[in-house]
Amino acid sequence: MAKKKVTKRSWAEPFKIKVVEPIKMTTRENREKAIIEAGYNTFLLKSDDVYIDLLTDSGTNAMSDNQWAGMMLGDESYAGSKNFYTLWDKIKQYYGMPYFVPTHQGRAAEHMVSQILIKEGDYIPGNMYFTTTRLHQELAGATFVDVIIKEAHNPVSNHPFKGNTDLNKLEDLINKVGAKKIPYVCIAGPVNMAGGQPFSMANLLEVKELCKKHKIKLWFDATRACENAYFIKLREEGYQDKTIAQILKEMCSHFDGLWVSAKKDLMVNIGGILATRNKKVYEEARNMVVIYEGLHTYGGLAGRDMEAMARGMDEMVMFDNIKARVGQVEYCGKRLQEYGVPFVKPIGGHAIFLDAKKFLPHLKQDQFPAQTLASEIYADSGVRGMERGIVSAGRNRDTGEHNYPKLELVRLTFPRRVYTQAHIDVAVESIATVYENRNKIKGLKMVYEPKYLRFFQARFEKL
Ligand code: PLI
Repeated sequence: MAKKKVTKRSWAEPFKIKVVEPIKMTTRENREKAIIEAGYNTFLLKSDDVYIDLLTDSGTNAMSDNQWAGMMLGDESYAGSKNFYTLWDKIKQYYGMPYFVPTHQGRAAEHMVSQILIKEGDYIPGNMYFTTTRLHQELAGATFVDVIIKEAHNPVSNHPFKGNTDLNKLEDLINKVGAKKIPYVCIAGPVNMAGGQPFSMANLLEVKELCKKHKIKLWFDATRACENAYFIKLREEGYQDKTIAQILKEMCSHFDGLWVSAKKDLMVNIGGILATRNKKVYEEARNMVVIYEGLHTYGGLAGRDMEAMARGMDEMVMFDNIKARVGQVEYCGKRLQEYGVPFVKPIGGHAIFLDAKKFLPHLKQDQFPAQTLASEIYADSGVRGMERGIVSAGRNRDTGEHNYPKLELVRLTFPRRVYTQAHIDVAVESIATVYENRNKIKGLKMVYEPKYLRFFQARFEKL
């Protein structure tokens, strides 16, 4: 009998499983009922009704034994917890910022940065919007302006750095409104809404030079910065021999300040960071945090949460951890490709973004193709993704009309260290089944719309 020859050596996750959490199997009948009760919004499902949860990678991470051990060392003193000082040291070490305020999660830091830096009538240019970030900027009185390169809005462009800023767009805005009206430029990486796409160091340097020329500050949404560093290491000339920690520090050195939702890179379930090299901004944030979050040495977190964050930072810069994580996303993408399912290219860092416009071309955008697709996938298998299209984009502040984003996507996001390759196979086969039956799928109408961040709570009915 002919024996198979070894032609490759596969990689595997750099960890093994010590604790498991059972998940419930559901029936199609249960799921159809559940999604109607949830108003066809996957955010409104009970997690008990979900089989494989790819809603988000935010706070859904599996912590390591070292992080759990650190939880037992939580110092729950109201003031001056020792875990705060451990965390502060790690922030200096990895992000290179001297000043830091803890927050309960990323958007609390976004709120403070926006309130401190923005005046009514200002403009904030950014490399595509993120939902909570833009809302806090708008609530502080600014108008957000998207200055990302055009390739980012094109789901089939294979540009390796779709998170890059278009220098001409940025300069045009500066010339149009004046540098005094732009308190800071906001750069995120990888860009969540563009499909988890990174920016390059070369582009960041150009943005920094332009900002310096016009005396405009540069702030960083460093929520998934280690994934951005990973793509720089793989794709950008001159970075192959640098560690993730070195690239992260170099990236951060170009910014005046940053915020982080620790619920992503840091592999914890809760937490946020506001860090800066500007003492005045720090002092304002340190004062503001006591109004909204808690004392400046805990910022809405327990001491044990800060310890888990500090220990998570040592793990977030480990190349093999990121390789395994991004490798899972790539595996999912390659398998979906076998069935011809359309999704955003190149495959991003934290998620696969299905292209709902191509998947359901018979639905108009105001029939909510991505919302529809997310609910159909859930009904088929209990796999939960989320809408990242017209619902997430909200309404135009002046006209009240829907914003019609070019990208109408369903995000399948991978919690860190949680699911196995077999879970991904199940998810892929379900999506491929929905794709085979796509012509029969009907759209949705919105029947309830909350004022802010409508994608979280809006309700829909079948057309
Ligand atoms: O969810 P928060 O408040 O800890 O963080 C807000 C936030 C800020 N920036 C970026 C790039 C995010 O991705 C982000 C939160 N993202 C969520 C919840 C997500 O599902 O992607």
